[in-house]
Formats: sequence, structure tokens, C-alpha cells
Amino acid sequence: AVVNDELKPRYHFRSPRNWLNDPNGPMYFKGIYHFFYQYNPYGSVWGNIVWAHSVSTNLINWKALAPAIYPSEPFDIYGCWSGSATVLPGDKPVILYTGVDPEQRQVQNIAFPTNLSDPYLREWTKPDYNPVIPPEDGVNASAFRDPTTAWYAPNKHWTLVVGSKRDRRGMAILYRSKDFVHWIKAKHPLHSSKDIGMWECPDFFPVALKGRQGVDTSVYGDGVKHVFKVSLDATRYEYYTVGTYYHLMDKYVPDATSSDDHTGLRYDYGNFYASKTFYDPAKRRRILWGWANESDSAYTDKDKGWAGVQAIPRSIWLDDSGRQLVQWPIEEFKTLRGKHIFVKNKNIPSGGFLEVKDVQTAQADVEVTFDVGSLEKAEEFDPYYVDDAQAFCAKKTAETRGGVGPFGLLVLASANREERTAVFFRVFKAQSKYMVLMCHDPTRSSKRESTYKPTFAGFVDIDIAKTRKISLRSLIDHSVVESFGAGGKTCITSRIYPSVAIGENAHLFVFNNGAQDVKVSELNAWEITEPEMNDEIIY
Ligand code: DQQ
Repeated sequence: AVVNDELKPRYHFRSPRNWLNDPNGPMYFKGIYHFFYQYNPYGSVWGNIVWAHSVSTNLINWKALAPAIYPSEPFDIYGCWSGSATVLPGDKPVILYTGVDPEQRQVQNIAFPTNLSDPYLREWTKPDYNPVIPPEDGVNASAFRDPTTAWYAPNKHWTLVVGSKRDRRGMAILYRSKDFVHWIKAKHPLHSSKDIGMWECPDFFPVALKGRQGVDTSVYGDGVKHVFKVSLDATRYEYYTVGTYYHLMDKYVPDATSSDDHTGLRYDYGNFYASKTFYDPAKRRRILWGWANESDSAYTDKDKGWAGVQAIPRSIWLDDSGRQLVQWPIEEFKTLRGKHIFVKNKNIPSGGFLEVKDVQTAQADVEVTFDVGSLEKAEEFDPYYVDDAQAFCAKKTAETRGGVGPFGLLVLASANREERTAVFFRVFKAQSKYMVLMCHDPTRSSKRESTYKPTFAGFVDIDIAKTRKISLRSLIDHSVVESFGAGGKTCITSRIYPSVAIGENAHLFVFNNGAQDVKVSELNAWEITEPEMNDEIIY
């Protein structure tokens, strides 16, 4: 094989084989977490899409079941595309998904568990009255997909949105129903934005103003704000805003502090798409799932026989500032931590390195806190890049000497560091404050040329002049690097395909390419053990 099978992620959600994309219909039902996903049963490129199905009791170990929803009826014969689950009162789960019909129209269909007493909910029934939401009334039938989880609105209607566009206007078209079967299109979308293109996989949910607990999707009122997320087909990135849901008009208005377009907030500034949240009533939290595609060629994907993983499920909550969300790997993930190394109070001189030894780091969890000390040498911020962290990082790479930073980790590095992916921060002095940039720079991640090695970056909204400290956590899984800056305020996921830094040959370093020293206050690195990951299919 062109790509060594050792590059297969071991603890990220993946399928036994073949192509995987969007997370679908995540839910908790009677002690079991259900996870569905877009899947091609016949190959490792996109096509023949069905809803594959896995179950878990802890979101870490997964058992694969047979596909739950697959093309069988005229209303979904050309594909069973993305959608969501809603657990109706009385513990009755229901799925709404997009079907592609013989005229290539995108329609919304409903499916119910065939046997509610099967704890795995293996079989799903699609009633003959489908589709329940056809593309009528001016709706663009080839841009009409990905229904959300429904919420029970104060006007006593079940309410949901479907992603769409009208000309270049991205739209979240709103539908209401009394019985979940008959749906009526509202006059106005929940939200729309001009000149932006198709909104795929919208998500809409409340977040508590205080604390980290999640709230059920139907909660509204004083104690919450709302979050609206879209996957923007035009850029293949996701954007979210924090705002207010005016339930009398079924209108969502983003706060002035968050912007709707490509300058806005992202869950993840890297390879992360088609995400979806669900409320977990067992642990009162909201959990985010997102897809991390391969960044290798389709030719290689065919050769290795699998493609795509899901990022580690993340708990999400509103930051104290009220301006953005915070994300953190679900607490269950810690149960996979094995051998551990601890480093304390190490000065990393300007231009210096520190190797983290005695621990295997191809499959690891690393947490580090940096103390930047003085900010006197911080480089001048270039306002041209205020809305484009990614372009800024492409210019100021890990190799570009700085003032305060670049400092951070070199992950999946060869022993001589010729191969490495830099995960780092850089502090700038802007007019009235300091700006912190967080980057993934994989330009030297592999000697192989076919792989796509984009730099990814986002700004980190912290007051570094006050804290002087910044934390970084990176989950490394052979060909996945998933990083959380400042406790989960800025997240970046990359797919990396080393040619040397594989398995036991993968090394981990701390580096500092700034003009001034920085200190590692603390560093913890754990080897991660391999969970049960969909290895056998239970029928
Ligand atoms: N993937 C699905 C669509 C969705 C897109 C098809 C997003 O429903 O819009 O596999 O990745």
C-alpha cells in the first residue's frame, strides 16, 4: 500500500472499512449512545450513501450495527443523506433525513424505530407517506437538505430548519408541525445571509449563560442564548454565531460580537465539517461531533480502503465572556490514558527544543502550559490579517523567527525533526491589546508530495497581558492531530501523513522560535490505549 496502515487512527471514530462522512442523528436513548454517519458500503470514495449505525455506552468503545437507513423507496432511492434525531416525549426517537428521489430532488423523510424494545434500535421503518417535507413553495430542490433536531417551540409546535440557498443567499428554512408528520413552511427563514452560498448541515441550539451544563434543544428564555451553525459549502468550513432566538417570530438574530460570514467564529479552524450537536440527558451536557476528511488523494484512499474519521466528541458550552463557545474532549476520553510523563518548569531558550522522551507519541494526549513571561518583544500586529488568521499563519510559519513565539509542539516528528507538524502560538502587539495567533503548520509533515498540507489558524480570545500563560492540548492519533488552545477556546484539526514519523518513530518536541525564552510550566503526555472501534458488525 502507498500509505502505511499504521497511519490509520486508532482511537478516533472510524468505520471498519470504506468511506465515511457526516455525523448523523447522534442521540442518547435508554442508556445507549447512538451514532449514525454517512457511509459508502461499496468503496472508499463518496457515493451510494447510507446511514451506517454504531452504538456505545460511553462514547469511546463502539459496536457497529448493520446500516439503519439505506435507499429502498422512491423518496430515497438515490441516496440517504444527512439528518438528525429528535427524542419525542415518552422516549420515542424519530429521525428526519434527506432523501434523493428519482428526479434528483432533495426531500425530507421521516423514519421510526421498528421495535422500540430493541435496545440497539437496529431496524428503522420509513412510512409510505414520505416525503414529509417536499421542496415546494419556491424552494430550490437541489439545495434543500440536512434537517436539524426539532425543538418544541413556545407556540406549541415542533420546529426545525433545513439548509438551503436562494441564488447566493444561504438560508435556514423553518418548518412547523403539531404532530411531527405534517410540516408547514414558515413565511420567513429562521435566519439567512446574503452572498454566501449553500448552507449545509445547519445546527441550532440553546446554551446556558452560566456554567458548563448543556440544555435540551427545546429550552428557551432568560437563562440561555442560542447558537446557530452552518457548514458553508463554498469554503468547506463551518461558522457559528451566538445570538438571540425571538420565538414569537421564530427569528434568530446573531449578536453584534459574532459575524455570519467567513470572518466569523469556527468550532474548528482546520479539517472539521458537517458537524452536529446533541443534548446528552444522562450527563446534562451538549456534545459536538464533526467529520475530519482525509487530506490525501482519492487515489490513496482507494488504495488503503478507508477514508474519513470523526473528531473526538467534544463537550461544548458558552464561554464566560458570552462571545464564543468553549470545547473540550468528553471526560470519558481520559479513561484511555495510559503511560504518563510529567515535565515541570523547563525553560525553552530562544531557538531551543525539548524532546519529550520515554513515552510513545504516535497515539497520545499531550497537555502543556506555557509561561510567556515578558511581552516586550512581541511583534507588531499587521491589521491586514485581522480577519484572516489562516493567511497570517501561512506567512508567519513556524520557521519564521518571531518575538514572543512561535512556541509550541512539534508533533509526529522524525528523530531529526526533518518531518514534523508544528502546533504553536505567536503573540503580537496590536494597537490597544495583544493578539494571540494559534496555528497548525504541517508544511513539513511528510516527504510524500501527494498529500494536501494546508496551514490552519485562528486567533485566541484571551488577555495574555494579564494571564501570561497559555495552555495547549493536542490529541495525536497517527494521522490525526486535534488541538485545543487556551482550554478549548480555539480548536484546530489536521490530517497528517508522515513517511518517517510513524509508530515508534514518531517523536514529540517542545520548540521555541521566538527572540525570547518561554517556560513550560507543566507538560503531561499520556499514551492512549486503543478502544473497541467498530471492529465487528453485530446483526
Ligand atoms: N453531505 C451530505 C449532505 C450534506 C453534505 C451528503 C455535507 O446531506 O449537505 O453525503 O458534507
